Formats: sequence, structure tokens, C-alpha cells
Amino acid sequence: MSRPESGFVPLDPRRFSEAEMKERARAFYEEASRRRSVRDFSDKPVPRDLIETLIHTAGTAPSGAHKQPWTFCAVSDPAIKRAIREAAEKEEYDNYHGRMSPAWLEDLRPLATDWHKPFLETAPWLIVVFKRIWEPSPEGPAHKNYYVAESVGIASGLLIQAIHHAGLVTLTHTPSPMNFLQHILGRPDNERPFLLLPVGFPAEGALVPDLTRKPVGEILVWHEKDAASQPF
Ligand code: IYR
Repeated sequence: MSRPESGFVPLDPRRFSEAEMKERARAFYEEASRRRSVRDFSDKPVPRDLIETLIHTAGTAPSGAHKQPWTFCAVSDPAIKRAIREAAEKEEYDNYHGRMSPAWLEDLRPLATDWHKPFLETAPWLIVVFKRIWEPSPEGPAHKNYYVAESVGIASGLLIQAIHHAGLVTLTHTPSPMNFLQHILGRPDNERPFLLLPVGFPAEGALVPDLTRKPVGEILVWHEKDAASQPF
């Protein structure tokens, strides 16, 4: 493959034996499969530098044209958390009292969610993920970013996995609409809120819904030449 002579450096890949690869993949699956969305948080503090490392990891995500179109706000200020809770509960009250369809409410029933969002104050940190639609340019017109939802979605997935890996819990909270976050956090016009992640330790005795995940055979479709598809 031809590449320009400048602007490239050698890749430094890690190499494992096939057995090591399979073991690493299996262990990572085991770890990932333990992750649960948690709504009952402890107020036990989480060190600031730990949060910083988690966000550093999120920032390793690939992004369209490497524009890195994300900003992460880490909120521990109780006054700001309260303002976010009040605004989220106001929107969610309206969602649960008419804005969500009967089918949607029925689908949420096993999760036992409602408009009360105490975790927005209990959790020691709220990480608010913003997508950057465009980049301001001091001279000339603003530059539009590319594949912003894909890029920020991948960064958020990495962040969620990093949180889990560190032994903390989170919830992909989606108050809707959530433009209030832009105002409360004073974010500029090129940013839009994407996800709200309360982060902390689970409350003592926290419960989670008794869910199962789809078996891999249900989510995986093979397309191979000459190979009979192998049911798991
Ligand atoms: N955003 C609402 C409703 C809600 C939607 C989904 I999709 C969930 O998985 C859970 C809740 C709320 O946060 O309550």
C-alpha cells in the first residue's frame, strides 16, 4: 500500500500465540459480561484522577477523520448535580406521563424505571458526554465533523467498559430532551449532549433486573466461503 513519506510512523502491534489470543478474548468476554447498568449508587467518593484516566481511555476511540469530536464534563459539584437532577426529573416526569408510548412504557416495566432520578445526586460523579458537531475556526468558516454519532458512540462504549474494568458502575442515562445539560454546563453552541453517565460504587445490596443477554448464535450471522455454518 502506498503511503505518503511523512506523517506516518510504524505500527507497534502486540503479538500473541493463538492460544493466548483465545484466552485473552475469553477473559475479556467474561469481564464484559459481568457489566450491569446500575441505578442504586453509593455516595462513596471516587478519586478525581481515576475519573481522569477513564476519560483518557474514552479519548482513544477512533473518529471520523480523527476529529475526536467529543467533550466529557466530569461533575462532582453538588449544586450542579442538583440542578441536573431537577431538570432531568422535570423532563422525565413528562416522558412517563404522556410523552412515551404505551408500548414503550410496557417495555420499560421489567426495568422498574420511573421519573425519579436520585442517582443524579447520589453518585459522586456525573460524566456528561457531548458530541461536537463542528469545530470553530478562528479565521474563516467553521469545520463540520464527520460520523459524529458513530465516533462519540464508540468513545462512550470505551468509557463504559473502562468504568466497569476499574470496579465502578454506571448507567447510560438518556433524559430526553437533554438540551438542559448544555445550558447548565455552559457548553458552546458547537456541542450537543449525547449521554449522561452517573459513575460511582454500587449501593450496598444494590439490585439489578434479572436479565439475560441474547446468545451469540442469535446476534451473529456468518458468511463464509465453503464453510458449513457452525452452530454454537
Ligand atoms: N430515558 C428514560 C426512559 C428509559 C428509556 C430506556 I431505552 C431505558 O433503558 C430506561 C429508561 C429514563 O431514563 O427513565
